[in-house]
Amino acid sequence: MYSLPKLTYSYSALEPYIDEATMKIHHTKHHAGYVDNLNKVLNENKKLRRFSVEKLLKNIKSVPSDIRQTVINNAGGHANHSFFWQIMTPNKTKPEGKLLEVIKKQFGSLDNFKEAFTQKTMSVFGSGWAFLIMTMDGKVKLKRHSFQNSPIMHGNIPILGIDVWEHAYYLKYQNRRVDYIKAWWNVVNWRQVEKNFFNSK
Ligand code: MN3
Repeated sequence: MYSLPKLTYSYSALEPYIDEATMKIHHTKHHAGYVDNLNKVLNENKKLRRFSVEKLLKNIKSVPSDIRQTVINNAGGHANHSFFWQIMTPNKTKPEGKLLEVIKKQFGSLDNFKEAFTQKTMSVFGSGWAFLIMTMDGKVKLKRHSFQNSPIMHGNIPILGIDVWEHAYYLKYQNRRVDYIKAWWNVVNWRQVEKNFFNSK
């Protein structure tokens, strides 16, 4: 059985950048829906339902083809959202140390990185995500994924990522995705992003 993780902050904690109603619906309806659907589709599969969500995604080719897309959508949705809640915080944080060094080396500066990440996010057509990932060969890269496709399916490890399905921002920002991204930088949990970076190596 997969279960909805609790948030470590309240639904209103990320105000004014991300509003309470969006957080509540996003967590209790959208994320919960992926978890429920994953439990339903794997209900009959005694072997796969014991896998962690990461293991399911890593081994997606071993999932029977008749349920594979449903597993991609819902295990991906579960993994992506569990990750997303963790990389946000009401506490003000800044990138430091080795991660900041890598960002500066690769993108020139933190501002350039934010600009490149924003552009990648703006280029997601329709529902999807933008990620900073660690590839299997140890490279840090920007990557976008449609729908709930997860970097983990491709052997990559997500370090930072943003949900740009309209459900993530429409109540407050309507069509203004760029304003949502701009606001979202204020709630990025750089301590967690650094952990993701160190654990990915
Ligand atoms: Mn979402």
